[in-house]
Amino acid sequence: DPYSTDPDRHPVLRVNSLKPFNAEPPPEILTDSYITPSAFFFKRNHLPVPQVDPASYQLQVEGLPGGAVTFSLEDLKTRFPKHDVTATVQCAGNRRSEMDREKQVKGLSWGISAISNAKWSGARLRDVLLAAGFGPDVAQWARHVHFEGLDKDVTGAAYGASIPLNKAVSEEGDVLLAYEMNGEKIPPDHGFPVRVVVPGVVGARSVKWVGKIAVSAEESSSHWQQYDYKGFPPGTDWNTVDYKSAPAIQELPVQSAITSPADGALIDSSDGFLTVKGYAWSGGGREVVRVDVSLDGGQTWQVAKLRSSDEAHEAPPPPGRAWAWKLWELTAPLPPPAQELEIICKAVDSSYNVQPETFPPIWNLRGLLSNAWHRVTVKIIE
Ligand code: MTE
Ligand code: MO
Repeated sequence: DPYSTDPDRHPVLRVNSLKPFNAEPPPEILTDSYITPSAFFFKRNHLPVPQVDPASYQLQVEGLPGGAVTFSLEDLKTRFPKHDVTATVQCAGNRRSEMDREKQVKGLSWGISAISNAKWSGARLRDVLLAAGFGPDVAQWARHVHFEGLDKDVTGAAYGASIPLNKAVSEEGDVLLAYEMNGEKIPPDHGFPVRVVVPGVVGARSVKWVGKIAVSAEESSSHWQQYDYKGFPPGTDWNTVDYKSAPAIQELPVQSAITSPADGALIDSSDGFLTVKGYAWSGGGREVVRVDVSLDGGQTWQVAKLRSSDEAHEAPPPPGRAWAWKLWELTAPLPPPAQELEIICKAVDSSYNVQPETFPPIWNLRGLLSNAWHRVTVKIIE
């Protein structure tokens, strides 16, 4: 069993698949803290967790003039400044189960917690590429940076992905080769000893257990770059889908969800108030500027209080580099006597992008980019 050496996991996680391991925290736990403790951080593995010896670990960098260069873990820690980035990672399949309820889709049945926020520390990918020979001459022809994991399928093929060159080398991209998560060495499930963190971009490109990096004129030919993680129109089905016709997902659209109360919860109305909590995030470094909440199925809206990053003792991010989510909260009087309430949330990002109201216009056969208004229905008891 190639999974026999997988690590132990926290029992509170909701498991979507055991082998490979895929699990998410209960929503209430997810928004208990701005920084998600690593044990509760959602886990999305396509393959067995590789056993990597940190002492013999080597990162190979290819495709630059002068040939391949390798870096040990020690090199990454000592030859480059250590950089901290608080960044939210979201799986492209987050909230797939809601889209599936509209009409069946293919993929793991994620709830609303395939998203988490951590403080990542490591070397900047930009610095490592510069040390390996990247320069203006390379920028003339190169367009993409590939990452390969040390996790392999039965045929020996590694997990892989790529990102646009500009995101990788820009001073504002904040792409990390992280060796710490929340101030500790990265746990095995999250990429020990080194993972890529591509802030603002779909989780699939933040390659864990990274063993190889290559600068290229082409996108990665990996299955996960070419034949998965793409968006399609609602009319495309498995007979008509043409993976070459759609671009790979990189930056994600604006997202938000209600983590408390849970759908179907019984609410005690005795104090006359209701508190609603959730998260909101957008891709591409676009900051969430507002979250609207309705307690009456969308007839009226109130603005939630955004719990800002200074709760985590962090300065606000520079414009265009808002990589971390916002937690939000609204306490409001319960609407006039009702036995049932439909609570809705929707976020607005700094480009004034908004979430779509419903799922049918964004439905796609893989259930990706599932970001319609989030709705929960609760029952009121006296
Ligand atoms: N990297 C490797 N090597 N293997 C993987 O299976 N899964 C990707 C990405 N990086 C994956 C990987 C996907 S789809 C997501 S959403 C994120 O890792 C999840 O990161 P996490 O498990 O730390 O939450
Ligand atoms: Mo993912």
